[in-house]
Amino acid sequence: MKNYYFAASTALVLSASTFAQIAIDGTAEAAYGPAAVVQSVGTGFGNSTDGLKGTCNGSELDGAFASLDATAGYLYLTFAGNMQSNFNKFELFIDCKAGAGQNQLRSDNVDVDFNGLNRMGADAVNAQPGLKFDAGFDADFYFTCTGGNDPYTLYANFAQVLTEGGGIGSYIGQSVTDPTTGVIRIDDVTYGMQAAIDNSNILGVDGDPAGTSTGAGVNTGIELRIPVSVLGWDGVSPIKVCAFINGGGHDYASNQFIAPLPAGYGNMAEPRLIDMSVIPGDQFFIIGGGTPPNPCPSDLDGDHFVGGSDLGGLLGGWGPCGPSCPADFDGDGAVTGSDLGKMLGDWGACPG
Ligand SMILES: [Ca+2]
Ligand SMILES: [Ca+2]
Ligand SMILES: [Ca+2]
Ligand SMILES: [Ca+2]
Repeated sequence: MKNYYFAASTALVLSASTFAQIAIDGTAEAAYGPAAVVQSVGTGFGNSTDGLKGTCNGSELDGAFASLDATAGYLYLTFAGNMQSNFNKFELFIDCKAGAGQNQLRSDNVDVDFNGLNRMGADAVNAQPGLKFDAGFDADFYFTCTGGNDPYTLYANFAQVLTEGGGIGSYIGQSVTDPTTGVIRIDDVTYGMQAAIDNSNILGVDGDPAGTSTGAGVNTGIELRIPVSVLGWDGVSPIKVCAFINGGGHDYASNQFIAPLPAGYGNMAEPRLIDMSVIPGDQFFIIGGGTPPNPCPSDLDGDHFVGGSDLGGLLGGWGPCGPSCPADFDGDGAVTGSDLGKMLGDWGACPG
C-alpha cells in the first residue's frame, strides 16, 4: 500500500524501528506513547482483584492506546483493563471510511459469534431501534473477543459493517498460551490479525460507578494487531474507535465504554436501546487526536504540488533535526537520503 505520514505534532510519527518494539502480548509498550483515552467511571461489571494473567474476576476498560503503522499497514490497539473469564464480550467498532458504515446497527449484518453483532442491531419484533453511535461515527468494522475456561482461552471474531448490511466476517480462532512467556494470543494466519490478553491488572478503576477512580496508569489488557487492508481503511479518513464490555450473549452492556460514559453512569443494559448520541460527550476517540493523515507530506509549502520549492525546503533542513522537522518523513530524527527519496517518489501533483 501507499505510505502515509503524519503531522509531526502527533504521537503517530514513529520510525520503523519503533513499530518493531510493539509485540502483541497484552501490554501497551512505551512505543505506543501515552494513552489516547483514560476511563473515568468505576466499573459496574466487577473490579478485578485476583492479579492472574489469564482467569480474572472482573471486567473494566481502563483506557486505550493506539498506534498506526501506515507503512507496514497495521493498526495496533491496546485496551487496558480486564475481561472477566465468564465469557463477557469485548465489543470494538471502528469508523475508518467517511460516508460509509452504520451509525445505528442494522440486524442484517454477517453472522459472527452466534449472531452477536446482529443481537445489538434493530429488532422490529420488540420495537427496539438498535445500538446508535454518536453523530459522526458510522461503524465500518467490528471486532469482538471473549474468554473463559481454565487455563484461560480467548476467542475472537471480526466483521465488516457495511452501509447496506451483509458483508463478510469470520471467526479467527482461539488463543494459545506460550509455555515460556505466558502470553495468551490468537495468531490468525488467514487475515493476519493478532489478539492477546493480559488480565493481570488489579489497579485502574474500582467497582464504584459513582466514585472518582480512574483508569490512569494501566497498560495491560487486550492488545490487537489489525491489518488496515482487513479494516478497510481508505487511507485518508480519520480512524475513530468505540469499545465497550458487554454481557455473555452480547445482550447486556456494562458501563465500561471507551471513550468513557459521563461520571456516575451505571451499566447500560439492553444494547439495542443504547443511543450514544444523546449521552453527553463522544463515546469514541479519534486515533492521533483528530489530526487526519496528511495525504501529501512532501508538499512542504502547501501548494498541493511537490516541486522545487519543497526540495529547497528539504535541503535547507538537511541533517539532524529536532522534534518539529517537517521534512523528516521517516521520523528518524534527521533529514537524510531516505527522506529525499520519499520526496522524489511523491514528485508532482498531490493526490486528490
Ligand atoms: Ca504489546
Ligand atoms: Ca464510516
Ligand atoms: Ca480495577
Ligand atoms: Ca455521546
